[in-house]
This record gives sequence, structure tokens and C-alpha cells, in this order.
Amino acid sequence: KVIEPVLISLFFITPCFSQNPLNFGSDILTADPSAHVWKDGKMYIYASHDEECQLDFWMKDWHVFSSSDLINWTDHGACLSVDDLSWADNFAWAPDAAYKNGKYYFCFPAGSGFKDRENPNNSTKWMGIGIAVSDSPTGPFKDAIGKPLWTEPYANDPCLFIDDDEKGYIYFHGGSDYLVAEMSDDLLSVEGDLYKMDMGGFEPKMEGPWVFKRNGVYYYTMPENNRMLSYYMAKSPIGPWEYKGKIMKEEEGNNHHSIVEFNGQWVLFYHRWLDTDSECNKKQRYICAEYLYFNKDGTIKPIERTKA
Ligand code: FUB
Repeated sequence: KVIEPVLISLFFITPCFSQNPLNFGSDILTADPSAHVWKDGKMYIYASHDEECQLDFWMKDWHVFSSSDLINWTDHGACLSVDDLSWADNFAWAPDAAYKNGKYYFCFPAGSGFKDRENPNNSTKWMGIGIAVSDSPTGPFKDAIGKPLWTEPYANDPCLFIDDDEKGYIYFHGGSDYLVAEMSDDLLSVEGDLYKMDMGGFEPKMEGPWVFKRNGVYYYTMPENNRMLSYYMAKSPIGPWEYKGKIMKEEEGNNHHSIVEFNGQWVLFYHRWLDTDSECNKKQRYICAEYLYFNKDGTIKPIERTKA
């Protein structure tokens, strides 16, 4: 099924993804897909989990889904919950995962407190990033350090990228800075300081970066203004980065994405806010996917959302 778009695109037609939103075979609501293909060749999606009537993104656990064909999915259940953490009790937001040293690492944002929108000075909300480990890609994952990687600055929506030389990097958007840190070999701590990257002078508001490598070139992709998807390219994992433009136009509600190659076809996973008959919300988040195509010079062809 995934070979088809590769063959068809040779004839200059760019086929659309055939199933949106993805049917995970369970009725839970999901968002923030972090997709990875591990050594068994299957696609794994690590996702956050929306409640039907949740308040202010109060979210409690993360789920893992897997598929061999991107059509039939298995929900492996919650791989970690904030109930398993000693240092946070809420905000199980956009996670990421990595495979290194024969283990699977789950990198997650979590926190506590609350955000007082009327009186920001009363807000007690804070978030940090934790690391949990498992021998299995589907977990369960166990908090490996019992605390966040750091407490300052406030941090969420990490991307944990492992380069070809096995060096790990963690990316996140801190305040108004685009930050990166090198990870220790065991991925349980950061080495050295958080580093503010050179983004070529263009640093819009955003959350949830995603970094991948293709043909020796690094791509830093992000939901610009938390809505549209845009990207930068660089020759090194820590920049300097050059802004290259938009991948996907803005739609109502935040966006969060990941990009991965599967059987020779690049795929972008993201979430959309779609109509629902819920009594609480007119729209809920659903994970979707689109095939992604590159130009000869390595730039990304902008894509349209498949009608859901
Ligand atoms: O799902 C909670 C938050 O909403 C994520 O961490 C952000 O990326 C946005 O999708």
C-alpha cells in the first residue's frame, strides 16, 4: 500500500493519503502524533490523549499505536500516565520517543498547577520534560530519572533526535528561544548548556518542533504560530538554520506534527480539529496523515490537507 504512492509519484501525480482521520480501532481522542519506524519495520505513533470534555488541556496519559500498512492500527493502550510520576500530576502533552542502546526512550512534557487566564500573576502552572525507558516500543515506560531534565526554563513539546552517529539532541521552544541541548550517551541527562540556535533571524512563536535528516541534510519543522507547518534546513543538527517556508496552511486550532520515512515514502502526521457531536466541544482533535514529497534540491513540496 505504501509502495503505490512512490510509484505513482514517478508519473508526477501526488496521491493523497487514503484514510483521514486515522482509525486507531479505539474510541479515544488523540493528538500530537510523534511517529517512528523502529527495527521491526512497523510504524509507531506516540500520542497524547484528549478527554472528551477536557479543560484547558488537562491531559493524563499517553498512548502508543502501531501499524504495518498505515491503514490497520493497534492501540497498545496507555504507555505512561502522570499517575506514575512523582513530580507532575497533569499536562501529559506532546511526547516523543527514541531508540538507542537497545532500549526505547519516551520523552514527555508534564507539569502541575493551573493557568489563571484572568490574572496571569496568580498562575502556578509549570511544565518540564521527563524521560522514561522500556525494553518494548509499546511500553509500559518507567520514569527513569524521577524528576524533569531541568526545572528552568519552563519547557514542553520536546523533540528527541538521534543522529546517525548515535548522538542525541533534545529540541524545544523555551520562552521565545529556539533551544537545543546535547543528550548524554544514556539519554538520561543533558550535557552542557541549553543552546539558543541561530534561526537566520526568523523566530515566530511556535511549539512542538520536529527534526529529521534526509540525504545528509537536517530539517527543523514546526507549527509556526502554533497553526501552519513550516520548516528550516541546515547542514548541522544545531544550525545555523535557514527558513524555507510553509509545508501546510493554517487551519483553526493548534497543530502538532511529525515526519518520518516509511517503506520509501515520506509521511507527515498531524492533528486536526474536526466537527464532533460532543456536548462539550464543537470540535475535537483527531490524528491525520499526508504523504510528503521533496523537490530535487531537497526542499519540501507544500501539501494540502486531505478532506476528512
Ligand atoms: O496537546 C497539548 C498541547 O497542544 C501540545 O503540547 C501542543 O503541541 C498543542 O498541540
